[in-house]
Amino acid sequence: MQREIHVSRRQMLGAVSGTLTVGLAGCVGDDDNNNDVDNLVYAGTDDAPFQFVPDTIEVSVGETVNWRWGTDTHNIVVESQPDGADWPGHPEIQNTNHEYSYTFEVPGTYEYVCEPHRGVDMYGTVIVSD
Ligand SMILES: [Cu+2]
Repeated sequence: MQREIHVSRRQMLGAVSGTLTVGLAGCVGDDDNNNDVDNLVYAGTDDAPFQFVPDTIEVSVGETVNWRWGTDTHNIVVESQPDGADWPGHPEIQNTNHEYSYTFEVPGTYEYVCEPHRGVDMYGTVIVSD
């Protein structure tokens, strides 16, 4: 309900001022401008409020993945990870604008899910290569 109010307010702003709408879209990553942060994954966007965007990201060993909550009520629960890895994920549920980063040191495939939105397939994958 809160999200619906938020969206409709932004739609109203868009009707009033296209310039302002572009600025807001940039802030929450509706476009490809990621505010110069590398390896950025959104936990929900305005267009896809219950998805990780992108849902699969590939990085090299030693690189950091940055998650930014674009909508409310998401977490990151690790479903599977390579032997020897101990990624804890981010089980605490957080809301819009929360940020979380993790540096992956063990190569392999990491699969995670947002528990509140498991039922709508809010899954993500990090592929870490040597
Ligand atoms: Cu979620």
